[in-house]
Amino acid sequence: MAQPQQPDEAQAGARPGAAAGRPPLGVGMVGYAFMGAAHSQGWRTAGRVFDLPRRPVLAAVCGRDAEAVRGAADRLGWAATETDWRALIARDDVDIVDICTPGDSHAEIAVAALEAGKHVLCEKPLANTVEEAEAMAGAAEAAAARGQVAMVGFNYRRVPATSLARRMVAEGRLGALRHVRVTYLQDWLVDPQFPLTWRLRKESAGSGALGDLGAHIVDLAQYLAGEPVTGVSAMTETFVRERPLLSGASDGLSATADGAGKGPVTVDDAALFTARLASGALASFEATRFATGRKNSLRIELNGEKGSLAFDLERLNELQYHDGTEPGTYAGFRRILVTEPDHPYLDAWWPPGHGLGYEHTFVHQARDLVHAIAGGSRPLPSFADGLQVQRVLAAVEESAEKNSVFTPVAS
Ligand code: SOE
Repeated sequence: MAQPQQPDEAQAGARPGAAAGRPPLGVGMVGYAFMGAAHSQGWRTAGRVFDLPRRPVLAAVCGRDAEAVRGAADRLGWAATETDWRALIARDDVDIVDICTPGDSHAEIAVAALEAGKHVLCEKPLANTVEEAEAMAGAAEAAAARGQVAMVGFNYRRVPATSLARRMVAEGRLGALRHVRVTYLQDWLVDPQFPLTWRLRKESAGSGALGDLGAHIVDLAQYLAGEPVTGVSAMTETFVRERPLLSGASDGLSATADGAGKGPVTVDDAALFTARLASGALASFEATRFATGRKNSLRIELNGEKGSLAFDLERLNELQYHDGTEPGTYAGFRRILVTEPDHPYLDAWWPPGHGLGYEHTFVHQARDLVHAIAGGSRPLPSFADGLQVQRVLAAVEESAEKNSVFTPVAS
């Protein structure tokens, strides 16, 4: 079977900077499901939109099933395939290892890739445990001394509107923060017949809504606020405690012969927690997969002494801003349409008013990583940032196990 051409080679007329003249930066990706597809879109597109100092090349994608990963390579635009991530890491045409697997393999792959001299991008949450995250952060620190970079894929930092919000908070437009409230609501588990996939088992996912959705909102809140969570009071719940086993072992589960039977859900379905930030500001967090009707609803609001900001992922090209210093007569939340060329990332895209979407956050993620590698800087969020989020998640679980007692976040 002919290997798929690289989009840059296959498509004439690519934008400046994508041309073959730029030295290549080979990417090797492990995993090719939802996040693998989203990352592939980022790698394919970044060099064709942004004027990058090096050209991302989709060198190889890795998956255990040889036939399935060949199909993924063809569909997603990868030049070669591997069925063992160790072989992927050993390839001379791979400079960046991009980890898009379930959390139980993040630490092993990331540490091995860093020790093999590669740069690493790892999906969120960084790991399934604090101990694994500590090992990853330590390996990243050691690798940084060798000029290698490591980044964790909290992609919602790379929505232009959230990047603008970060800029506005850092400029002091809100003044001292008093509140951050953030919710991340999905509803894909409401049906009790949804099968027991890897995301519903602690040994593969580490936790449920907490690690999957809660990790995003803890990182985003800390990023926008510019300060860490220092302690939490939490509740978690598992509403549906057993689910049908997948027929067949596609998920690695030992299904019964006829695919019948049920297995235990060993992670949370929802996590709610209040928190204190380093400045004394108060925060509230809600992460659930049981918010019937909410598909991928992430909303965050920051209230400061001088103003407020509010963002809604379902309206991701917009940022709501209330300037509390305006006279009350004319004050109110106003909508900033974040599509101007001086807004983050937008100078490379379309004219004002032509919005972006979810997938563009992965293009921005690829862009920023390539610039960091070419420029010798350390990309954010770092593995240390990912470790800090992991410590917040651990404090949430500890607090929930202790009837919501306030639990400090380890440092
Ligand atoms: C959960 O369904 C999920 O796919 C997360 O894992 C992603 O990180 C989020 O971006 C979309 O929802």
